[in-house]
Amino acid sequence: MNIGIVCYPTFGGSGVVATELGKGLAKHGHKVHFITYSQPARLDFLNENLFYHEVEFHNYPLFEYPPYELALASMMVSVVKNEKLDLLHVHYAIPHASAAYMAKQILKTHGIVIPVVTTLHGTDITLVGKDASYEPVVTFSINQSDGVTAVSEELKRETFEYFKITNEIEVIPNFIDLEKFKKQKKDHFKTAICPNDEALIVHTSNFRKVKRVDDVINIFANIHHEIPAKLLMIGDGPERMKAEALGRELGIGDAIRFLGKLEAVEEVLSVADLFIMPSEKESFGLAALEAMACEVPVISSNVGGIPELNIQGVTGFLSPVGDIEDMTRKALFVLDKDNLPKFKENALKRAKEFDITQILPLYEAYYQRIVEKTTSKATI
Ligand code: GMT
Repeated sequence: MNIGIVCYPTFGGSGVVATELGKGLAKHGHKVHFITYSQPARLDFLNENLFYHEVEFHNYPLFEYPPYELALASMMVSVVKNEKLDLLHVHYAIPHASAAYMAKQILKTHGIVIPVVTTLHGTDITLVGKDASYEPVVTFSINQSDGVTAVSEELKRETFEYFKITNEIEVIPNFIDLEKFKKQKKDHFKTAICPNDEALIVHTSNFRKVKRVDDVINIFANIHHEIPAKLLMIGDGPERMKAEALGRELGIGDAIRFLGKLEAVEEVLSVADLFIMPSEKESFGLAALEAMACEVPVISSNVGGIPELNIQGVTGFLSPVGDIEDMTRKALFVLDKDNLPKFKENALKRAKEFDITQILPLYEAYYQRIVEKTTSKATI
């Protein structure tokens, strides 16, 4: 198939899923065209089936906000026509689904029918999308998509709850490439960070409010009070400075390192003992899956799609949002040397259920269904 993928090219989960999906499809022999405003962060290898089309949008003194959505729709029209795409797959509804709708209508006037699949990732529904300033457009563009997928059963449920959806939604979960995300031997790194064999705790996110990074610091402070421990914070975002200040305030600044955005997260995860994800909302929790693939158990909040991944008492534990005491207690239980090996083993076993080899065929079969449905409708 000849597939166009539209996504955010940044480090966010939806961009990662879109890029890894595109890479996987290209390896399966599909031609994949990325359409976005800069090279996706993980589009880091050469393959004859991968193409990248940069959306250029020019500013003009009249525009306070340059109209990216229009430039994106124009680029979609051009790529669909010139590259003869079979399908457009847009990740994150805002503004990609509405831009795709516009592109589709324009292409119709050229006699071209292009099926559009929209994948809902999380905050496009649970936070930003349901805001009154976007809701009518999000509802409309989801209903106008030829296919809609959500990354968890819970996200599907919330989409039906918040919006008047007349379309069906297929659940296709996040996935992981276990060839890349696996425990590697990085003993020298572990010794450098934890010279006295301290427990190593890791958090990865984009440090937005929804991730509750302060909770990570508070849970860690409690753990550190009980056992020798270190914390690595990976990623960057608006809440980082506050989290750094909180660490210093609690007198544990020396036990915490902020590593910023990292390309090879799996190298750090390889030496970690525990992953903390205390998010306010989380439609799936890709970062937790990446940790589990590297044999790291997870302490998380019990929200969104996380319970569809992290199994209570098996791969880690789940607690109510903001319950720092409960998360601390459970973290100490997992870190106990008699318990840790079993949790690590279980985390990997669970991650294997989300291997790309299991999930990619679900997307391929779904594309096939949508193309057949759309083209048969067009010929009636
Ligand atoms: O909101 C974010 O944290 C980023 C967001 C994205 O779309 O870039 O992540 C969401 O999509 C990921 C991939 O499907 C999911 O694994 C994350 O759980 C989800 N984040 C939230 O729902 C908060």
